[in-house]
Amino acid sequence: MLDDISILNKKRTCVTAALLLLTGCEGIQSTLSPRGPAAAEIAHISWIMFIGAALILLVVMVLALYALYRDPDKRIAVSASKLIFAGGVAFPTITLTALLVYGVWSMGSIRVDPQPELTIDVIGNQWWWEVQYQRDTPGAGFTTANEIRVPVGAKVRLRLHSNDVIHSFWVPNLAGKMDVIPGHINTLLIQADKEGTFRGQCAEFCGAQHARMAFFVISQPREQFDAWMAEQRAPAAAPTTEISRSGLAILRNNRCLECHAVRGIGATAIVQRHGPDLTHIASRTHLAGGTLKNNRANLKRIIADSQGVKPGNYMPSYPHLSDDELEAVASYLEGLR
Ligand code: HEC
Ligand SMILES: [Cu+2]
Repeated sequence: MLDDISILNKKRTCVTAALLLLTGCEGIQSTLSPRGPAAAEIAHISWIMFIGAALILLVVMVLALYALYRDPDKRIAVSASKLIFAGGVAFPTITLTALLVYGVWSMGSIRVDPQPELTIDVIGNQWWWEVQYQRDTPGAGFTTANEIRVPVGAKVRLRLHSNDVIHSFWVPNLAGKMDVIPGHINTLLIQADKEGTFRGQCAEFCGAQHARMAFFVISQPREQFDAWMAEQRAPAAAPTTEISRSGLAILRNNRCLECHAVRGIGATAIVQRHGPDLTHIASRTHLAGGTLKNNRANLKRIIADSQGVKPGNYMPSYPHLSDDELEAVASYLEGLR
């Protein structure tokens, strides 16, 4: 038998569970907490469909209960053919047509391409995202990875490319999914109404590490964004300490720079399955497609044990590097702000 306390505890658990479910809708990767016009439109359609479907289910349930429990002598008689015509033909035709018209109309408002303020090229790679700013303006452009910064309120056009297989770009707080297809450029418009960090994720199975192919969209006030752009445009900082200088030498001697570009030291990635641009790696919040926080321990970990962190990815592990060598590499990379 339940005593008062345990009933109270049960109630508490239920309330907590309900709150947890509700907070599940808020968050940095949620369609149900839209932070931009396209996402708001999508959330709107979802709610209309959900509420509409719930109402229809309710009506069907009431009718079913009526048929089951109402005294047969007192039931309202409706001819079968009329019921089938009304409920099976007329009603679905009207509601589905209305939904189609509304869907096509709101798709228009998502797709239109009003002169974007900024165009960013995003390239899907197994299993990380390359992000290129101003790639059509020689000298002004720069490349980063797994992090897309945008000014608050700006209409940003993303040009989506793939370097290998089909991926799908999805940042639910800001927009719908868009396929990322080899040999074809899809565009997607995003606009963040407020400052914030939103998590995105590849949404099309693209191989072993598909689940670790995340990214972040960071929207920030215009001045902060401009300052960030200026920092990113600058070449890599030269190593200033003995240890970071030896770190750079280790990078040079281990073929790291065949895959990783570091602008300003003459390192441009030369292999097709190249890795993220490291010019300003220290300015990024995460490593390896949102898998690890960017800090010294994780830098060392991903270099020594890349295949342990993300099995099957295209960077080899470097188990032969000693802890001192890893420290040196990490301290060089940490200087690349
Ligand atoms: C054969 C190409 C290749 C070589 C050689 C290589 N890497 Fe990588 N590296 C990659 C790829 C690809 C990734 C991205 C892995 C992923 O997230 O799927 C990566 C990721 C990284 C990252 C995380 C970067 C980020 O923004 O997520 C660091 C740091 C790194 N490599 C450092 C090194 C160092 C140091 C060396 C040499 C000791 C090295 N790499 C050698 C291909 C390479
Ligand atoms: Cu993918």
